Amino acid sequence: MKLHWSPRSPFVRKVMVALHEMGLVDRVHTVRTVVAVTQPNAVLQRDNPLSKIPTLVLDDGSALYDSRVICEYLDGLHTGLKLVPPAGPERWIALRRQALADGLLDLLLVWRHELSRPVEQRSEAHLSAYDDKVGAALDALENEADSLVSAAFGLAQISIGCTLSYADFRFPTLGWRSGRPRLESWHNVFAARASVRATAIEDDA
Ligand SMILES: N[C@@H](CCC(=O)N[C@@H](CS)C(=O)NCC(=O)O)C(=O)O
Repeated sequence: MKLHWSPRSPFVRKVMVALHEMGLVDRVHTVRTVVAVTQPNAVLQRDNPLSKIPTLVLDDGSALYDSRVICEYLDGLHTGLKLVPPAGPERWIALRRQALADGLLDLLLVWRHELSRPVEQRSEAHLSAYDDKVGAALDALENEADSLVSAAFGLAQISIGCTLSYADFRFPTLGWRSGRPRLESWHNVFAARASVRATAIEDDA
């Protein structure tokens, strides 16, 4: 299988961490794919019209996206512990947590885009809303931190951990740890996992 990949993309990292956790990393070859919100990548669009990564191309040439769909597909390819609970309340809790983490990551990405605009073109209304929603999402994660430890490790934790690590990478002054000691301590344990250490995000630009 071929994965449209970048060492800078936190959503790609989510898939890479999942591949390591599932022992499937050798089943995928990565292809460096450059994306930008303002510059659709015509080659990538043959596989994903949205021009987003991660996009996984299967051996029959068909493509899967986005990271959620790819991770669930990969979870069906191995016989070990599943990263997404197959049924029951724990499945919906895990999928909601993934949605919270991915939504927070989406916010960080659009926040960064807004901040990359010339100062006079930035929208204060957008910046202030992003600040508010990011803080609220981080507070929600702090409230869930204890149950992240007690629940089986899986896609929810991978999504949350990759999002927090991206906040460290692109928003070092955000100070997400401040007032969130349980989330900080959970993230310290997450960051020490072999799968996470093997997939460090890098700025290769
Ligand atoms: N919901 C998607 C989000 C993927 C995403 O936003 N990827 C970014 C890179 S981290 C991207 O491809 N951006 C290019 C664009 O938005 O045009 C997922 O879970 O895979």
